[in-house]
Amino acid sequence: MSLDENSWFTEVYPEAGAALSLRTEEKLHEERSAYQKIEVYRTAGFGNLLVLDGFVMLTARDNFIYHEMMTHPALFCHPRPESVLIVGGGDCGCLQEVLKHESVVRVDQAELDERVTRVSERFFPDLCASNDDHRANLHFVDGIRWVEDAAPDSYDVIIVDSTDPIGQAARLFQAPFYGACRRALGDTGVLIVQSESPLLHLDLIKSIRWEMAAAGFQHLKTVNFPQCTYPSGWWSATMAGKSIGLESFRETDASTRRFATRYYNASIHGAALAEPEFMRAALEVRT
Ligand code: AG3
Repeated sequence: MSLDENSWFTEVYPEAGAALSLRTEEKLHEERSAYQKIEVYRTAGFGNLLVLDGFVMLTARDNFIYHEMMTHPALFCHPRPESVLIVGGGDCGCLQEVLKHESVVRVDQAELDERVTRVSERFFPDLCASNDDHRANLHFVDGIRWVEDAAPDSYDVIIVDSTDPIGQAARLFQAPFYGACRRALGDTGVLIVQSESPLLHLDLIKSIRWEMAAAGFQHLKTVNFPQCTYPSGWWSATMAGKSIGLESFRETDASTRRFATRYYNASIHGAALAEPEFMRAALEVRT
């Protein structure tokens, strides 16, 4: 079967000599915002698909894995997360997961492109169902500037739900930004950033860790999870702890949580921190 007819959306992964195709039934939306091209398709097998500048951001079918793993591991590492910042995350999938934690009293989200949120409200209403929660504060601003301007010790957890490290987003993967995050976090603060594919982007994960260490973070851990619509189908998030180790977490709280998840649980949390041999060898540096 040919994949190049109009009904297939394809993202090519040049660095891997590979590609992912999803059969589409209809293009639901297309616009050029001030920052990027935003497209939404209805697919045959994965529900609605959000694409930014040609890159798959999420599908209705599998985004729960990414959003749960970008949030709950960091929130259950922190002793009592009350104040959370999300940088990026315009589709509001992370926001919804964070708001499930009863200890959370305030979530700020600093997303550059308001159009991503408005388009998500329309085509991914499930992800945006908690946007009216009184604890949620949506700011359409530059996330780096937001963190730089934040008062010291103002957040317990910072989540960086960014695109790939190209263009504007590249600075989100560098030490000056991580240093600003460190300053904005409390003593037991945890930073978690989406860190691409262990199989395809191991050098990037190494560099993220190096930049985090250079910014003064003592404790680093990479969280592994499947994400079949991202390059290689295997994805990661990297956590950095200011003073607390990240091997242990509030396991009992995770097991007895009163909210529903579809992927995350306490066993998954522990398992996601295990390092395959090639990662262990590559990431064995200073912490
Ligand atoms: N943020 C990470 C997207 C990276 C995908 N890369 C790609 N398709 N080449 C996703 C945002 C979801 N809230």
